[in-house]
Amino acid sequence: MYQFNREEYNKRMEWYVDARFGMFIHWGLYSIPARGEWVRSVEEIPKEDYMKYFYEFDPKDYDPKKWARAAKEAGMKYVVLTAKHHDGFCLFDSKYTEFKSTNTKCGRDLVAEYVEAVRAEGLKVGLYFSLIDWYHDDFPHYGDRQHPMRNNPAYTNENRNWDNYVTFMHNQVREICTNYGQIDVLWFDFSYDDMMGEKWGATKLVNMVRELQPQVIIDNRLEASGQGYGSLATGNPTPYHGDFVSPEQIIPPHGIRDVNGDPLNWEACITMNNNWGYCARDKFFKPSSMIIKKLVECVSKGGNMLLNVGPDAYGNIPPESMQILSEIGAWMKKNSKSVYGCGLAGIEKPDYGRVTRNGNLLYYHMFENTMGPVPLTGIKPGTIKKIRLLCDGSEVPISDSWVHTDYPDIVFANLGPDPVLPDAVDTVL
Ligand code: JFZ
Repeated sequence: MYQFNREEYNKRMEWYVDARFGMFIHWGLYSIPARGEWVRSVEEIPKEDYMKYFYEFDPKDYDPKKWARAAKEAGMKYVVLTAKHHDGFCLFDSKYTEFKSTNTKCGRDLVAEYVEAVRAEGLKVGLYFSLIDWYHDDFPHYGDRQHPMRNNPAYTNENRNWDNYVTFMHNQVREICTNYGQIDVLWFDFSYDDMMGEKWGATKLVNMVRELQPQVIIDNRLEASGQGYGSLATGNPTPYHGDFVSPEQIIPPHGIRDVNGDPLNWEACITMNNNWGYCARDKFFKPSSMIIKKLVECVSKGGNMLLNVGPDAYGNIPPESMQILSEIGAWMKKNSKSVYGCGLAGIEKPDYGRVTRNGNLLYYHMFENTMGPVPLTGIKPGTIKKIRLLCDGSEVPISDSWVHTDYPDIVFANLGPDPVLPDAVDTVL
């Protein structure tokens, strides 16, 4: 029986808190229509019509080694793949459904290959598993609140047996936790209305998962949606409490704390464009410079960032996403020390950027191009030993000359009269 234990919890969270940066991968049949992973619900596509993608599915370029390499090159430390999304299609060889990749033209257990590839790169392995299943006849097919299938006769499946569904869902989770070696992150998605907690048989489910995978880190969506902290924040965790809060498409304004004011672990999942699943016409990609700053913001607030890619029907990560990943990687190569193992700075945010902290080390991220004396707000004169530029280790004088009468309480890093632009995105001291 699983019971919350603070020490065990902190221990299993160690690698994850150090990692700070991971890759989310949304991929499945919906990559063929290429209008996002909710396409079946949003467009109210009947099951029979959706099946055409199942008969067509044959991702000729699927090579998870390429995905894993791209993640690693970007400086990411873990990867989370949609083993099954809401449409119910399994990228793994499940005994409990015929709706799976091994029954398509491609005939492969895609999760097995993925797990091996990610591990081979030394990255932690995560799997996303949808609690919602639009394919299963015992699941009420009413979608979400924005796009309810509730009133659409095409989706009214009668005579449902909820217990059947829960047993089926638990069986699939058991397969995931049994057939693929060590799983480092399990990302359940998601709870809504009364579909929450024990409705999923959550205590039983988590007891099973934690027995099969004692070290696994579980998100909070067995008892929360994309909003809401879950019971870890209340100081009275349920047996199915989340190990981290999973804010979606938002970076929490002040980080996240529990009732006692202690920082909680969280992970902001963020898309590069406006869709999780591949969307052929969505070219609204965020610039890599913005994503880097957002990653730093997450770390400075004590959180992780899970950055999404949506590979296409052939299994290729879109070129725009590859470009963004490589640009982030270039910055990370020089500056990742200010990300890994870092967290809440605990000091005032300077107006030009953010501060991350690793023990006694403070990293001042200058998002603005800087020149002359830069105020290191939040620390007192005489309390620091030295200042170095992170990208090249070069010495930056502590500017005593600016500790003059006007600013007696402020330490300045004297970048000198010439503008210092080693990294125009985010220069780190
Ligand atoms: C969920 C999924 O529906 C979506 O397809 C994607 O996988 C994302 C990462 O997770 O999206 C949600 C879940 C909950 C809410 C909003 C989006 N919510 O409750 O506001």
